[in-house]
Amino acid sequence: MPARILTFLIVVAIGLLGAPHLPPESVVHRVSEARLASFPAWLAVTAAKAATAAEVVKRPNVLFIAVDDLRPQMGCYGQSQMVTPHLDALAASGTRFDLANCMVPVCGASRSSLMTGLRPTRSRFRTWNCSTEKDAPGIVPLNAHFKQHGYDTLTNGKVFNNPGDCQYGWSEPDWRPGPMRYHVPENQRLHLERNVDGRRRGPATEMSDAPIKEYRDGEVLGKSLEDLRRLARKEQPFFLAVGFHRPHLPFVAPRKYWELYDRSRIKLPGTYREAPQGAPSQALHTFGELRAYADIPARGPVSDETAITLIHGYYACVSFVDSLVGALLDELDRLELSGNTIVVLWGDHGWNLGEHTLWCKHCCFETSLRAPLLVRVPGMPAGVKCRAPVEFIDVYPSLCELAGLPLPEHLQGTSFVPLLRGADGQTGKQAAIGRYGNGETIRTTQYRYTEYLDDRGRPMARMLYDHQADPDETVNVVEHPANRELVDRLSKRLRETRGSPPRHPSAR
Ligand SMILES: [Ca+2]
Repeated sequence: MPARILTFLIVVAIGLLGAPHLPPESVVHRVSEARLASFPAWLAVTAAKAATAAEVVKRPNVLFIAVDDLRPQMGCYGQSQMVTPHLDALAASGTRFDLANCMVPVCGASRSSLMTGLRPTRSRFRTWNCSTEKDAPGIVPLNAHFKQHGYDTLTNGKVFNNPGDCQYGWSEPDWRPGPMRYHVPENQRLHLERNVDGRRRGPATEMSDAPIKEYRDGEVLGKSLEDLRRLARKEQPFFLAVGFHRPHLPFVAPRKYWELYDRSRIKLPGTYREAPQGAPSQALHTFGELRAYADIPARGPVSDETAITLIHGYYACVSFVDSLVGALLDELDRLELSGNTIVVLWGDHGWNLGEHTLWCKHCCFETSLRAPLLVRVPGMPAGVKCRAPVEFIDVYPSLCELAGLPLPEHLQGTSFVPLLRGADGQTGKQAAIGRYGNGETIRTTQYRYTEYLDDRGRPMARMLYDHQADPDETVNVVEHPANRELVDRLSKRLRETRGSPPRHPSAR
């Protein structure tokens, strides 16, 4: 059927069904060819919303905060050296998920999976800049689902990795701050000199006295505060997505956040010198992402001095973002919106700060896959600490449940709303699955088991860590005879979950 006729049918159908806040004209312009090809599924979701205007107005707002490359390096996660009072307060006022797992430890793929509620596969959501729309054609992402159900949906900064991704799901164009930048003249010069190929950068860290508003995340905060004030005056509920860029490299932060930490007290991690005993070579990498920076050697390990500076810079960036989150939440209070706004904060994946000889993400260790997830829901218990495994694909169905929206058919996650009520251990899922490259990994409350597969899907190498006995993953015990049955069981569960047939025809 020609696309023009399909478009006409969609417009007629939407007209008949009613589509508040989503005029047919904008649908025509924004629906991609891929979405046209699978329009019946998309239409089914549109048809599912039947709320009256009054019901829509009563729905809670959502403040959705993504923090790039933030691992659970906060006071509330037991890191007592960290100065993160606002994140700690957010955790204390809601639920802290201790075993939240990203689906893929790399920016774009992790975000595409979370925003669609679809698992990554060997061919979908693989890279830092993957296209959500190309990888999951016809799937209604989280932002579009909320928009279709009467929400004003806005995004500032890095939420989807690519600014153009799923634009039709936002009420206003995807807003981004200016490009990545340094603030110290010498670093600016170095960056300009080196970055002729678009890949090499200035130094990996920077401490400066530039005002906050000159930082990209300062811009993101400023725009988000303006939006909150504007949205507060409307009756329509909002879904405001705010994506902060730090603590992603380079670790560029104002001096005052560096000065929160005494360099002489920063320690290298206990697993800094060696990879886990018995870990396969596939588990390791040479942190190419970090090597793009001017002060990092082209090969081999970084010096201990540089390692301490990197850790210091990461801490400074985390505290910087903590203060920005605090400013957002203060404004929410000041505008008297907190009583009707769900707050979700997540880091898109973990980060190796020298553990296992590694820097950056891109691997199947706990340090790379485990990420922070804090959720505050008005009227729900405060100070909940959830130890059950959750997956980032659970965020989409959970927000639907909390906002009273129908669940799209394609979702592969499970709502964690019972866990927000403190039902830890009774209703949570038993395991989280993740992947990176040809590695597939499963995390139960006690174990992390990973298989590296060849092109035909056969395991080439495996690793097993017992988090009860070895929380830092220092010894691969997969070959231990006593673990044979356990390994078979975990391998079977991994295969079953990754191979589960999707409910939606496009969700392969
Ligand atoms: Ca990231």
